[in-house]
Amino acid sequence: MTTDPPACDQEPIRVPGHIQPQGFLLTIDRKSTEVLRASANAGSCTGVDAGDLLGRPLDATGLLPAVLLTDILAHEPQPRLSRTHGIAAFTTGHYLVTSHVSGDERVIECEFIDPAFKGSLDLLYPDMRAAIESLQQDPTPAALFQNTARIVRELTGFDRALVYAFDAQYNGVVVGEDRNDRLPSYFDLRFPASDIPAQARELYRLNRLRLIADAAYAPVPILDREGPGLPPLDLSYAVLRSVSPVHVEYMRNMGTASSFSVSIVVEGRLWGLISAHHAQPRSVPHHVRAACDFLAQIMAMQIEAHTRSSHAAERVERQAVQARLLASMAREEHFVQGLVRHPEDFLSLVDAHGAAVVLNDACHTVGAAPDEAGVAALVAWLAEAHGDRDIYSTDSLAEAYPGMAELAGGEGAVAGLLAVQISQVHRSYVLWFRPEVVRTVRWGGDPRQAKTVSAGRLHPRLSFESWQETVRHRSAPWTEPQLDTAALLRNAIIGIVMRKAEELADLTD
Ligand code: BLA
Repeated sequence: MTTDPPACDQEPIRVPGHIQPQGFLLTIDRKSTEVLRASANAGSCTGVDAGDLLGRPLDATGLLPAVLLTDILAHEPQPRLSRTHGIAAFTTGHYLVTSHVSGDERVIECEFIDPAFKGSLDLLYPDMRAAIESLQQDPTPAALFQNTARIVRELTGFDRALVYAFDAQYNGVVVGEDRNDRLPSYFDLRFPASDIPAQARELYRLNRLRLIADAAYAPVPILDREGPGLPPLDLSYAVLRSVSPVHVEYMRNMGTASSFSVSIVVEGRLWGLISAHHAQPRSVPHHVRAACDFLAQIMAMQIEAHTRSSHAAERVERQAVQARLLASMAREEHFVQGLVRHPEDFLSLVDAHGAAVVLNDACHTVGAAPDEAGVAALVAWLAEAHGDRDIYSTDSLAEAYPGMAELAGGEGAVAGLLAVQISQVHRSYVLWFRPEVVRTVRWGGDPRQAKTVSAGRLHPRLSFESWQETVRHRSAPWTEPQLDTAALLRNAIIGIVMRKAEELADLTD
């Protein structure tokens, strides 16, 4: 009997039990300050063996200089935010000491400072100011993405920096790139959602920075003090957290020896990542990581601003059509006439090619729409499958609607559907249709081979060669302002219907 290998999104990346070797880690009990855990390399980094640290109060170990010790013990860091305490010198060099809270423990991380990377955030300040000003001046999102990639590559000295944006299904597209000739271009390539599985995306939404300085690293185990078993150590906020072995293999297959990525979080959602690669192992010092995090946040704000202003412009564009349509509906004897007798406005309201109004079993269509039987079948399916929703939309009816093949009007003619339910009781709907837009997308490697299983283990794909796919049976996507416009029309119709009903009641009184 064979057992299925665990899925990508099941890998417990927050509790790997190991760290990366560019530093060492201790944890102390938040109350007693007893050293509960130490990474196995503590001894080789400091000259004090992990075994001599475990089980002793931190101040009795003599490991850290008094100033750092005092700072650590005097300040309880906030959850999710690590605190920088200062620099400690050990036999192997200087280390930056930071700490954060994880459960009942305080995690103290000592990260090796590469003497080649001297600097500080205040020395970077003039460059940061110039960078932020230039990001704020980028006229289009494309220019913003390109500029961000350029700045991050300049700050980190990596061979390639990418801006990677997720779509609604969490596939990603490279929308900005800056590079030298050592690594190939991935610009405009798409990558499947499984490349960055759900638990990784959730972690990256919470913790915006991660560094894999050398993909060929040997993970260092974390040792527990003797005595009753400790719970697994959550390293979600640790800079030294050891990363998924599948991902390290992915990096090797991609030809990237080091990787640094920063999350772009827009309105609480992981919008994308800035992902930088180097063909050789390479580190990114703490102050440069912090600078990149600032930039990613500025970029997120700029994305929000661009989206808001383009939505506002789209709404303004639609306002005149909407006003005319509302006036027509109010003027005509019946609101349905207000729509179907003004097909141009009715369709352009949401950029559709066809539409139908279904009211008490009567069906009126305009433009490129299925025939009456087709509309009736669609409405029956909508009421059954999505009857609880006022508004339903899809850009691929072929994917969503099982009866698609029988729908007269042809698959291409009605690839997208936007439906507004006016009354549940009477199965009344306004429907808009959009035709198919055939697109070509280029993937970074064949997405059907995104993962393979061998010897009971998951492996990422071997090749990232561009792979072309023709996307069929999809319309242009419905935008948020278009969905809002449809909702407004729904309210207007309900208002008109109610007013007419009241007038009728007054007459019969
Ligand atoms: C993590 N995958 C990641 C990360 C990136 C990517 C950026 C974050 C870590 C880092 O900064 O390197 C993927 N990198 C990309 C993509 C591009 C890029 C798409 O530059 C495009 C240009 N990965 C797989 C498969 C699995 C998988 C099959 O291909 C399933 C087991 C898993 N990827 C995976 C996991 C992580 C990850 C588990 C989390 C790593 C961690 O933080 O521990």
